[in-house]
Amino acid sequence: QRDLLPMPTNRDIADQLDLVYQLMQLAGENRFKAIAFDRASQTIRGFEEDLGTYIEEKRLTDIKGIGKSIANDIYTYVETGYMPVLEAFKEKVPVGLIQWLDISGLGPKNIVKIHQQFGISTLDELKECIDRGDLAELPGLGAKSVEKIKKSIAWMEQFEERCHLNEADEIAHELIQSLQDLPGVKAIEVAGSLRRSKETIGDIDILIAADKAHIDPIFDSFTSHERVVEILGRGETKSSVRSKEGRQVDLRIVDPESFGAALMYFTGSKEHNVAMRSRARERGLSLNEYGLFKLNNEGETDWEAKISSDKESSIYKDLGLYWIPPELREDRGELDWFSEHEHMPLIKQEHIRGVIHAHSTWSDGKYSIQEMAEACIARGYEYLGITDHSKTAGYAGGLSVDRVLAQWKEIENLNAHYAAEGVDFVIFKGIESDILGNGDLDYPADILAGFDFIVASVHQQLDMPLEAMMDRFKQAIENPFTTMIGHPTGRLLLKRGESALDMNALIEHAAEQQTAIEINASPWRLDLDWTWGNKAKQTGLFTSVNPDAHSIDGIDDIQYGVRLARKAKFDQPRVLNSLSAKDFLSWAKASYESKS
Ligand code: DGT
Ligand code: CA
Ligand code: CA
Ligand code: ZN
Repeated sequence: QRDLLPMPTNRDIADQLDLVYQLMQLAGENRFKAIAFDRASQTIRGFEEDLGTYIEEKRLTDIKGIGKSIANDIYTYVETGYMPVLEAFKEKVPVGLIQWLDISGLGPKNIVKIHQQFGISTLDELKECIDRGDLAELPGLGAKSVEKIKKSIAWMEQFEERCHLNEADEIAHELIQSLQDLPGVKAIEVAGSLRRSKETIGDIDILIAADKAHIDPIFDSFTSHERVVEILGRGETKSSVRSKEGRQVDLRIVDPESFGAALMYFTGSKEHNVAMRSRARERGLSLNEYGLFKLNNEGETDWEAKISSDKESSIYKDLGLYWIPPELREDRGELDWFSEHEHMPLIKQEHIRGVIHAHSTWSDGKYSIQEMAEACIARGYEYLGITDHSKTAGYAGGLSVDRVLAQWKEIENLNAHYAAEGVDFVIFKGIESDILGNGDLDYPADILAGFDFIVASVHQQLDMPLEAMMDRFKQAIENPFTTMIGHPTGRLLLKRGESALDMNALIEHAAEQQTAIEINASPWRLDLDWTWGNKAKQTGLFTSVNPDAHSIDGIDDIQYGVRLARKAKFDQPRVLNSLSAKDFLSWAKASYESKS
């Protein structure tokens, strides 16, 4: 079976062993047995070489810290994809309880007791149990320890979540500013998910190229940065800290000669790295964080026969590829594309000419239309599509028909003013119309007809069953007045999940109907999700990178939307707000005409 299963990475194996260790603790397994798994896991996590050859030659026990029995567990795992000892413990203890081990004031014994007593196994259920006052009733706990547990959960939640792209960006930016000019820093880059512009970020990875002699003072400066509240670890080449926001930041310092290889490795994604490594293997080469090497006769890395290592682009080149932009490194066809094409045309911030989807004081925005418009002008944009909420969104100051008419007057006056002053700027009359439960838009046709364009969004009944939700969206997509769908899944990243939708069908239908789907650029949404990029490209779907701005600062969220639009493989012609004001309006009109 081995041939079918990819060789797990060191980290995969370490993770499996760690899981066994945690579950053993909970199951009350013999302490020394459990610790052996912990030791093996840590050994493998910190191990410099790939375990692959050790496994193939069945000599894992050569490594100090890995005993015979665990070695056998690993061989079985590699052969079958399962680790029997792990499966056995999963039967005994729910995996969800592992998270509870991090709660201070709550040991394994009590965790299991609570689980058995109340039949709960998630952190949320535990919180509810505390809030109901049930936990304090459990013999041996008492109000004081419950209070401590509660505090610890709150603390954990603050620190354990992933964070939004803008927060990670800001922290990374500030740290890089403080490190880049230190003596000996030859190159500095962010790596990991942040460099790939993922929609949320776990930890922040930074990579520096410097010679050995400079490592210590650079780490000193890093760990004593005013933003750092805790040093999580410091080794020869890697140091990890906790920022005051609770984010983990990993700084790695590598030899300038292997900077490109390390940057590629630590940028990931893991899936991209796996694909790159097997591409190297196919060519009789070995790719790792130190470089691209030839294989020797035994099929091992020949460390003397280095092919490239200092620049990402040369490594890609030596593997028959053009350089792949980091945001595309997710193993979603990028290797195929860049084996044939030097570039993939992708939208850039400088292509964006107008701001679509912004709120003003007419509904729930913080600034007047004029203030928003002036902020857009100051940023060099050519148009602003104001989209306040529609009448059903009463909670958000949705506009009655009378207020819509009054708002149009104000917009006309402002436009007349810009024209008279010779300012090349125009405000579009838009609306963010609620998609009602039955799929209708929120005003009668004669009012809808008066808008320059319409963003149609779901704000209520987000949890309808899939079929009903699809019917609702299809109806809205087919409506001639709908120029684009707003934040399709309704998700709030790290806070609220997505509506039930068949996104493939939705994208197909929207593309067919010439209705666009926005990429909501708020770091809380980033919705349409980038993972639909291939589908969107195949169908020719149009988008618009919309800040959904409720304030002047909010306008600048467009940058995050652009990053995600690139990740979703949108090129400039498929992004509506990269068009001129005139062409944007023509597109909206053509969309209307094709549907009516
Ligand atoms: P995150 O932090 O959860 O948002 O996601 P990443 O992608 O930043 O993941 P992280 O910080 O654990 O690791 C950074 C990169 O390092 C990751 O994208 C790929 C690479 N990497 C780390 N460990 C391994 C490994 O065991 N195998 C492979 N193939 N790549 C790894
Ligand atoms: Ca990371
Ligand atoms: Ca990391
Ligand atoms: Zn909205």
